[in-house]
Amino acid sequence: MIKGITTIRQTRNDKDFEQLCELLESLGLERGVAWQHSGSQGRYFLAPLGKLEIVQGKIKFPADVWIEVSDLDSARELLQQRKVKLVSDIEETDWDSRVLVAEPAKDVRLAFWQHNRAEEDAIEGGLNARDMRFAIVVARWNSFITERLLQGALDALRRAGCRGDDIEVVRVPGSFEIPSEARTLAETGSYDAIITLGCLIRGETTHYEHIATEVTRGIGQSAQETGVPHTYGVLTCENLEQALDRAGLKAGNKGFEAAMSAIEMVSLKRKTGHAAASSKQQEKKS
Ligand code: DLZ
Repeated sequence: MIKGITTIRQTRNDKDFEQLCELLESLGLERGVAWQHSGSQGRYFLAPLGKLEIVQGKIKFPADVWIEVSDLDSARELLQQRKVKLVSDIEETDWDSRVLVAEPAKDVRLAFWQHNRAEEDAIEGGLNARDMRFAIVVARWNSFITERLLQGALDALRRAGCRGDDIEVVRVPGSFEIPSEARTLAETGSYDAIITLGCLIRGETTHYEHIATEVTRGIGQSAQETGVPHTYGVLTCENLEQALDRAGLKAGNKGFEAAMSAIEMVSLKRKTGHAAASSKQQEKKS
């Protein structure tokens, strides 16, 4: 019977509203539908996991929205970059976790927390893009869509702390040219990751299947052979409506997602690369 549960927090003014929305998005929450009527506005954010928790007893909770993160230190850094007020800094809890409480808007308190035990000992990339360099290869074909993807990607990188000077945007005629340029850029060794953006529309593209297959294969091959992470923001759509939905209307912005994936992959590569290097050193020593 239950279809969904929504937690509502009301900000005092438009500025707080925008700032809070930007913060939540920069932390990786997916933007859902926005609404506006009768002098008010709202915006949904979709979390990867939702829980409704009922508690009983004397324990006091400093906030009634709890956001579980995969890397509390990176979340703290992001909050500080955005000059968000910390009500309490990172503290150990007695339930094997660490927590901090922030007040990103007046009267809106959010607790950010992370389990001490990494679940299943998984290694994951963080979402802080400071000191990372990216190249974005964007196709001009269907620029009405690809420019929106580009804006989404730039937005994601800047929100995650990437400096403008560390982003190179390179335009190619169409999606077919993306792989070769992506490879050229990857081989320079100047970029931590390559973000690819394009839009193929079945109804308007002769040999659609061939082009789509070739573009996908070429980008994957460039990633594997150069060892530089490439992310895939090439839309393959049935029609223009579908493309518009994926370029910021109903189904998020795939350019934003491709950029977030790129940040995560660079961070992950730095972690797993170090892990591999130190285990090789251990092997040599023994
Ligand atoms: C030729 C072509 C066609 C028909 N359709 C698209 C498309 O939907 N999306 C896209 O990115 N590019 C398209 N192109 C251009 C090719 O990708 C390529 O740029 C040209 O064939 C020149 O090699």
